Amino acid sequence: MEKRACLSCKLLLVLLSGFSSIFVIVNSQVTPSEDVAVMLALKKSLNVPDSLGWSDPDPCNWNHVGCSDEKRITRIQIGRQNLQGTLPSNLQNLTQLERLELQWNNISGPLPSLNGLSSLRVIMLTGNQFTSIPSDFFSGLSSLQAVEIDNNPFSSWVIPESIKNASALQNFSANSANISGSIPDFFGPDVFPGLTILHLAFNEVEGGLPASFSGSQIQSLWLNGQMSEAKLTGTIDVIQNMTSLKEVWLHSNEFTGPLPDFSGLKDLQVLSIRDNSFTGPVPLSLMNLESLNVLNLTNNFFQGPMPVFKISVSVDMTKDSNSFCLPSPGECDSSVNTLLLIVKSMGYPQRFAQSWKGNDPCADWIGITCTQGNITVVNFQKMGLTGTISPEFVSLKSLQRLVLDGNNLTGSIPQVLSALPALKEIDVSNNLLSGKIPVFKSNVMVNTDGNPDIGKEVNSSTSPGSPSAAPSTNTGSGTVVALEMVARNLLL
Ligand SMILES: *[C@@H]1O[C@H](CO)[C@@H](O)[C@H](O)[C@H]1NC(C)=O
Ligand SMILES: *[C@@H]1O[C@H](CO)[C@@H](O)[C@H](O)[C@H]1NC(C)=O
Ligand SMILES: *[C@@H]1O[C@H](CO)[C@@H](O)[C@H](O)[C@H]1NC(C)=O
Ligand SMILES: *[C@@H]1O[C@H](CO)[C@@H](O)[C@H](O)[C@H]1NC(C)=O
Ligand SMILES: *[C@@H]1O[C@H](CO)[C@@H](O)[C@H](O)[C@H]1NC(C)=O
Ligand SMILES: *[C@@H]1O[C@H](CO)[C@@H](O)[C@H](O)[C@H]1NC(C)=O
Ligand SMILES: *[C@@H]1O[C@H](CO)[C@@H](O)[C@H](O)[C@H]1NC(C)=O
Ligand SMILES: *[C@@H]1O[C@H](CO)[C@@H](O)[C@H](O)[C@H]1NC(C)=O
Ligand SMILES: *[C@@H]1O[C@H](CO)[C@@H](O)[C@H](O)[C@H]1NC(C)=O
Ligand SMILES: CC(=O)N[C@H]1CO[C@H](CO)[C@@H](O)[C@@H]1O
Repeated sequence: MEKRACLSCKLLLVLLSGFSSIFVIVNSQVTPSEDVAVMLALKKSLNVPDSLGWSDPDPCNWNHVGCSDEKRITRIQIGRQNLQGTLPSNLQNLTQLERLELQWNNISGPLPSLNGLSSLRVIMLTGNQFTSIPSDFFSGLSSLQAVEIDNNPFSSWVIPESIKNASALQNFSANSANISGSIPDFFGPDVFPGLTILHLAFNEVEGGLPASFSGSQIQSLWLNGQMSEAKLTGTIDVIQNMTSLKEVWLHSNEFTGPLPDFSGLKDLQVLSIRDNSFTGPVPLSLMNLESLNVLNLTNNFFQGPMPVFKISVSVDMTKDSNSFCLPSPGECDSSVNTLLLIVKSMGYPQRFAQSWKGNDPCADWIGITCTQGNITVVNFQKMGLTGTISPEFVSLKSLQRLVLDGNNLTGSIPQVLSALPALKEIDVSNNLLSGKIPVFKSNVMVNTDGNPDIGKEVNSSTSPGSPSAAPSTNTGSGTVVALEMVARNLLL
């Protein structure tokens, strides 16, 4: 080993026996040997061509590389440089690294751990051929603000808990990144108060929207096109509490239930929810949204009147791709409105929304039987229904048989049903009903068997098996729509 000093040189490298042995004489002006070693390993494993300007002995003089005053490597910015090869495993030794930008190259192999790079603020790896992401990839990245790792053929992975270390995270974009599992229940204001972009489209994510989204600052949410069998499911009620949203892409999933109240989403410009299984009427709160520009509703089971939007809104709503009562805007028949109010209290089950098309409930609607144009039988036996029995049944003046047995209905039997003039039979057996049984006329056959709490007063909040789709969870917009529909009926 030979050591020499050179007063005129700011930096002196002595290379012995090729790449593997590098010795650097360190003074305050010299790039530390650890950083040099990593950069040389990077240059080698990426087969960096001479044209990139990485030939100076000091990597701080390389193009697209930045250093601090202390000559520590802080920036590697080699996006779109046509690079191939792999990354060295010692990247995590660049302990002052702030930006790692490798996007749109053809770099392959596993991503190395970046565990502990506490200065790292930006990771841009989009558009490469990386094959795996280590589970401790995000551990200790306490300064991390932006992650862009879209379009990489990773082997299947789940978003690790360790990303919670990155509490300053603003952007997390991982479209087409082979993520599986559910959306973790921590992308909310408690863990990531500054998160504004969450893009997880075209992955294998399944399950529901996490409750922790409530109150988040997320402005751009892309969850469209999950490729798993199950896709994303459940209602999107939590969206009503994400009042910073500007752009929401949820299309091509299996979301269900009615839309929530949009009145708090004052900045919402784009809402793409086509190709799902949403039911119920399109809420007025959405039609009235001033900020809205683009709306995609095609291929759902939306019910009620066809919605009308301002001309400034580009609407994608292919004809006959929903379950609106009419092929153009206009009031539904009052019997249709009554039935919609009835199923509203059951969370607008998909089975009805799929079957109930057009403006005439007597035209072979599932569960409905008519006699000469009047609804005489409602038979919702064993349909897996949750929610409550609507007092709106009382509007079906010709109703003779009301059969609701074998479901999971909660709440009480509305007293007003005893006033149904033509009623001959009511069967609500085998549900979860409670409360007083109304006093029906003596000629009405009443079956309430198999409701453990019938006759007792039970607080709804403590009732067992209280369903997630119960009306209490969507009173917001639903109530407004219901009132609006009633008002429209009165005006007709
Ligand atoms: C990385 O740094 C550690 C000490 O911080 C050192 O032990 C190790 O040899 C370095 N690894 C490489 C590959 O340079
Ligand atoms: C990327 O690398 C693969 C082989 O690893 C090669 O087939 C492909 O042409 C490369 N693409 C580009 C854009 O360089
Ligand atoms: C986050 O993404 C936005 C929009 O692409 C961009 O303007 C912003 O600079 C990104 N933030 C960081 C920290 O990179
Ligand atoms: C996702 O990962 C699994 C295994 O880890 C693999 O079989 C599959 O091909 C990957 N999918 C994509 C789209 O890369
Ligand atoms: C919306 O926020 C309110 C107030 O924090 C909360 O009570 C409610 O459960 C939230 N609703 C949803 C669907 O997240
Ligand atoms: C959504 O609708 C807009 C306006 O019609 C259209 O330009 C856009 O391509 C649609 N997006 C999808 C995903 O269908
Ligand atoms: C159908 O209902 C209307 C209004 O309640 C009533 O006038 C009519 O008689 C009913 N028709 C039959 C066949 O019951
Ligand atoms: C009622 O709910 C329970 C628990 O969710 C479920 O196991 C059962 O199948 C449901 N019964 C009916 C009739 O839907
Ligand atoms: C039921 O609700 C009433 C008021 O609505 C309350 O006073 C009572 O304590 C509740 N009972 C239980 C068991 O929660
Ligand atoms: C430095 C730091 O906060 N580390 C934490 C990162 O996340 C993992 C897993 O959640 C924790 O175990 C570490 O303590």
